[in-house]
Amino acid sequence: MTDPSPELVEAIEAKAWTIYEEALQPIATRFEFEPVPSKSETSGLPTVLLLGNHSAGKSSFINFLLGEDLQRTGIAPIDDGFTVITHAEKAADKDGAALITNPDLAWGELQRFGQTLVSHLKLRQIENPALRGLALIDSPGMIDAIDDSVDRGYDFPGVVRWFAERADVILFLFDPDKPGTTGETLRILTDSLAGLDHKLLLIFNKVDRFSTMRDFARAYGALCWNLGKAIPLKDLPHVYTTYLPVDGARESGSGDLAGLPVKDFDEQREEVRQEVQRAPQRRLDNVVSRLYQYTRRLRMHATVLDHLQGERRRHQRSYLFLGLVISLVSMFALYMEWSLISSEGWDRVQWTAITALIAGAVLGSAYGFYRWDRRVRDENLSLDALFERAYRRQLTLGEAADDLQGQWGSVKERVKRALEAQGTFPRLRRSEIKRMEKVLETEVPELRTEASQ
Ligand SMILES: Nc1nc2c(ncn2[C@@H]2O[C@H](COP(=O)(O)OP(=O)(O)O)[C@@H](O)[C@H]2O)c(=O)[nH]1
Ligand SMILES: [Mg+2]
Repeated sequence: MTDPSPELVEAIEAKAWTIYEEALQPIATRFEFEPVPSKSETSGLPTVLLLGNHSAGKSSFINFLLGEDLQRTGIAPIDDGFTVITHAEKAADKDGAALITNPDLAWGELQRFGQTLVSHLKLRQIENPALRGLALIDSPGMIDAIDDSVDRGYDFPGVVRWFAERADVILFLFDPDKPGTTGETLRILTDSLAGLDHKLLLIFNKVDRFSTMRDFARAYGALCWNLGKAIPLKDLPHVYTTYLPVDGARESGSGDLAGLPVKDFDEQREEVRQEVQRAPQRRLDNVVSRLYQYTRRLRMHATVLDHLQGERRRHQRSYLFLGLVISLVSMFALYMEWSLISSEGWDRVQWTAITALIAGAVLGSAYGFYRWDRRVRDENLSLDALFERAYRRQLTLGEAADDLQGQWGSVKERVKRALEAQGTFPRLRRSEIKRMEKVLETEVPELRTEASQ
């Protein structure tokens, strides 16, 4: 497969850009959804991002890909920043300030994450043929603190999302020590990488550390179990199981992996290497996939908010009706009271009690509505219920349910934030629904066809 021509890439990007600008941005603005990707995002070198726990083997994997010992590796946490590695005729190490002004990378936007992040960025330019037309990004290991109290001084999940959106391939490494996904890893997988699974490669590294099939199976099972919780996909995600031929790792052929299929692990490592080399071709797919994902998430976001607004209006209407009925009844009661009192009939106290009861009912229901309204704003739980109400019909159909749930996982935070920021929303217009459908059903498939030519 040859790399796509720059003209083709440019043409597809321009079309995607027009759709974002003209069709989607207005809807995104009305519903407080995340802004459409900026123009600079898709330019720059094809990029491979490495993520994973501390000492899962990210730096070692980079060294393996490059065929040289470039990145420092070790069990102790060494790197607490992001290192971008690119090709250059003359080797040089540069700091974050140089990286964000580098014209080949178009990463000036990183500045918005603050000075602490910039001081944790590094650019390493090396002369290595494996790197031509490619950028590799080494990242700080994730910290599996139970209490989420890790403070890096910058918005780590946000930065990961920033890099992940621009990356063409993401390698996410796990190792036998932490096949679980807790704390930061879980949050990164569910939030920062939401909607990006088309470019995510999951790698279970260091399988040479297992001495029995049973241990391997148990750890692999635990990993998949945890992944299933973190990434709500319909099918089990594909996991590459492999190891790196680092010093101390058992080399293939030595035959002491106690019955584990070493050759197979070696092959899977090669497959990952090939995926990395395909990054330039993936760029085109990613432009189109990203447009598709963005539109789907936007549609869900707007649909859920629209549904909420509809519910509110219905509630308001029924409260209005109830209020009206109650007022009429009270008016009638007051009239009766007045006429009865004047004719010295009924006990005055009895009528006053009824009036008080009615007033209490009016106040009580107004308060109930207020509480309901607040709860919807405050609680995650009712957001899930809201989603289920908005998508009741689709969810009961079964087929797409898992997919919808997964998508909801990636939209929910956004809905919550939009509600906090704005409270009430306009209704979704028919024309807007039609426009998004057109993107998903006509324009994206057309772009895909064009991209594969
Ligand atoms: N046995 C074994 N050790 C590995 C493997 N991959 C990496 N290591 C070792 O694990 C340690 C941590 O690796 P490193 O690349 O620094 O992890 P990072 O924190 O994710 O960058 C180093 O001592 C590596 O030599 C592997 O597949 N098998
Ligand atoms: Mg490292």
